[in-house]
This record gives sequence, structure tokens and C-alpha cells, in this order.
Amino acid sequence: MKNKVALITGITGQDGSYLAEFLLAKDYIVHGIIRRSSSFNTDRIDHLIADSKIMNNSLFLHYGDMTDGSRLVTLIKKIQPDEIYNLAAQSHVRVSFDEPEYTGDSVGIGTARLLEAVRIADVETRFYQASSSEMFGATPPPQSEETAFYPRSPYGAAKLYSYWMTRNYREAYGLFACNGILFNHESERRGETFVTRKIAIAAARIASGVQKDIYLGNLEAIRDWGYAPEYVEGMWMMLQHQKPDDYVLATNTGYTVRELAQFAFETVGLNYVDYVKKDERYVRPTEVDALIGDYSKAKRVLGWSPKTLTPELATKMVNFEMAKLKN
Ligand code: NDP
Ligand code: GDR
Repeated sequence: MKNKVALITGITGQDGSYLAEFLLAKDYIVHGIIRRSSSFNTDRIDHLIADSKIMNNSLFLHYGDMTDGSRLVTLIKKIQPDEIYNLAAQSHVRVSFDEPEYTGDSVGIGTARLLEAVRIADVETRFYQASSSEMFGATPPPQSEETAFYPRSPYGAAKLYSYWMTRNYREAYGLFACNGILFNHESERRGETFVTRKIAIAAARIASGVQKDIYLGNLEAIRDWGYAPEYVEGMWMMLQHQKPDDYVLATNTGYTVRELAQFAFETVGLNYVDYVKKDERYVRPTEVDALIGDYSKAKRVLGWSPKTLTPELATKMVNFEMAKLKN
């Protein structure tokens, strides 16, 4: 049987790297779009690139950018993917307040460019859109597929545009297109400026005596933090279903940033109160107070459920940083 072909935008990101591993293990031919950069930006997939059995055999990388529509058409025509996973994004909510226009261009219009590229290239493909719980914004939890959207950042607004564009291409052109509305998911590969990884690194460094304290913004925000490798499997499950639809992936549990810090510091036998300091620079002009996802549809229809909950996740991430410091 012919191997399935997948195209991943954002393959160098946290989710892209796990998804590439997951699909390669399922015998997919994986194509990824990477950005030209003056310094190395492939850390998370370097182990795949270095493997000569994989690189240029089952994994192919192409330069491209979500702001460059004609390149997306060329790539899709050439690759003829069976499945497209649109994970590329300026994904930092705080940064989106500084760069609203670029965030809208890459996250919002970028999705429109990719959907249009599918139509222009006239390929038969399935399309996954990385939608976000940030689209719920100010609407109180629990949030499900039926919950009203109320984004509170340029990032959330751009993701909401992408969400509706994805639905529109499904309804207007019959494209097999799904929105995964994913709540926060984290891992040892999480970007270092997101709060889980920032806290995990700090807890390990403070316990090892190489850092004194950590500066954070709002400690009272509630998030639903799950484990990223489990979520990329959910993305794939959405595209294997007989019917395209939209699904929430989450853990249905909420903790404050304060509690997250408490779990992380407890892992190394410390009390977070002694080390966490406040810095207004990390406070957002408009905050999303509470996100807790109801994933019952994904469980019922796809058979997906999370395994790792926030306390275990925090411990796992801190232990990883401790082991790295010892090496
Ligand atoms: P990351 O920030 O780790 O990765 C983003 C990826 O997008 C990177 O590969 C990055 O490339 C690439 N990228 C950024 N801008 C562009 C551009 N203009 N053109 C092409 N590629 C670009 O995000 P995650 O892996 O955490 O998230 C994956 C997707 O899921 C994102 O769309 C995110 O918004 C969304 N999401 C994430 C959630 C989470 O909790 N992680 C929850 C809900 C949604 P480079 O490496 O060069 O910077
Ligand atoms: P989020 O993740 O905004 O939910 O977006 P982030 O980890 O940045 O913030 C989570 C919560 O922690 C509070 N916070 C801080 N955040 C950061 N980054 N740094 C700090 O110092 C700090 N102090 C407190 C924030 O205010 C917020 O309430 C992530 C991204 O991956 C998005 O792309 C994705 O769509 C959503 O998750 C779901």
C-alpha cells in the first residue's frame, strides 16, 4: 500500500516536532515547511534530520513562510499531500499585543493563504487547523465546541478568523477540514518563554544554585495544561474520522499559575513563595482569566482522552530540566 503523505507547517515548533515523529512512526512520508533564519531553528527536529534513514527518505523539509502565498501553492502542487496540518503561527499571546499586524498576517491571513493554496493546487487532501482555547477568551469555563467565542488578544482574534475560514472552506467547497480547539499543552520541548517551561527551568536552576529568583506576571490566571504528545495524536485522529468536524482537546481540570509554580518548586523540595517575584512587564493588557476545556465530544466521537494531568506534567518538566543541568 502507498504511504500516506503529510505536510506540516510549523514542523520546527513544539507540536510540529512531536507530530512529525508520530506520523513517521505510522509510516507517513512527512514534508515540513521551515523558515529561513540567520541562526539554527531546527533544534526540535535535529534528531530526525541527523538520521540518514529518515532525512530525505521519509522526511523532507522545504523553505516557506505563511506570509508567502505563491510559495504555499507551489509546495502543495509539488507535494500532493493527503493530509495538511497547519501548525505554523506567531503563537505567543503576550507578543501578539506588540505585533498585532504581523500576528494577524501570519496566523490569520496565513491560514487563508494555505486554504486558498489547496483550492488553487486542486489537491484532494484533509486539512487540520490549529485552533486555540484563546478564542474563548472572556467566556467563563467550562468551554466546549458550543461555547461562545470572545477573544482577548490579537492572537485570539487572528485564530478566530482562521477557525471560521476553515469552517467556511468545509461548508463552501466540501474540503475535509477540521478545527482542533486545543487547550494549553506543554512538554520538555515547550518554548522557554511560555509559563510552564519558564517555571520548570527556573525551579531547576534555583534548586541547583545557578539562579536566585523568577519574575512572573499574573499568578491568578487559570489554565488547563495537558501534555503535548497526547494532543498531536488527537490532531491525527480528527483527520482519520469519516466526517470532518471541530473538537476540543483538554484535560477538563484547571489550575492557577500560582498552583503550577507550587507543583514545580515542590518537585525540587522548595517553596515557590520564597522565589517568585512579580514583574508588570509580563502582565497582558487584557487577560484571559480562566480556561478549562470540556473534551467530552473528542472522547465520545474519536475515543481521545488525556492521560497526563497538570501536577504530573509540572514534575515531569522540572525533572527533565534537573537532568539536563546535571549533564
Ligand atoms: P510553537 O510556537 O512552538 O511553533 C510555531 C511554529 O510555527 C514554529 O515552527 C515556527 O517556526 C512556525 N512559524 C511561526 N511563524 C511562521 C511563519 N510566518 N511562517 C511559517 N512558519 C512560522 O507553537 P506550538 O507548537 O506550541 O503550537 C502549534 C500550533 O498550535 C500553533 O499554531 C499554536 O498557535 C497552536 N496552539 C498551541 C497550543 C499550545 O498550548 N501549544 C494550544 C492551542 C493552539 P520557527 O521555529 O522558525 O519559529
Ligand atoms: P497562553 O500561554 O497565553 O495561555 O498561550 P502562556 O504560557 O504564555 O501563559 C499562560 C498564563 O500564564 C500567565 N503568566 C505568564 N505567562 C508567560 N508567558 N510568562 C510569564 O512570566 C507569566 N506570568 C504569568 C499568562 O498571563 C497566562 O495567563 C498558550 C500559547 O501556546 C498559545 O499559542 C495557545 O493558543 C494557548 O496557550 C492555548
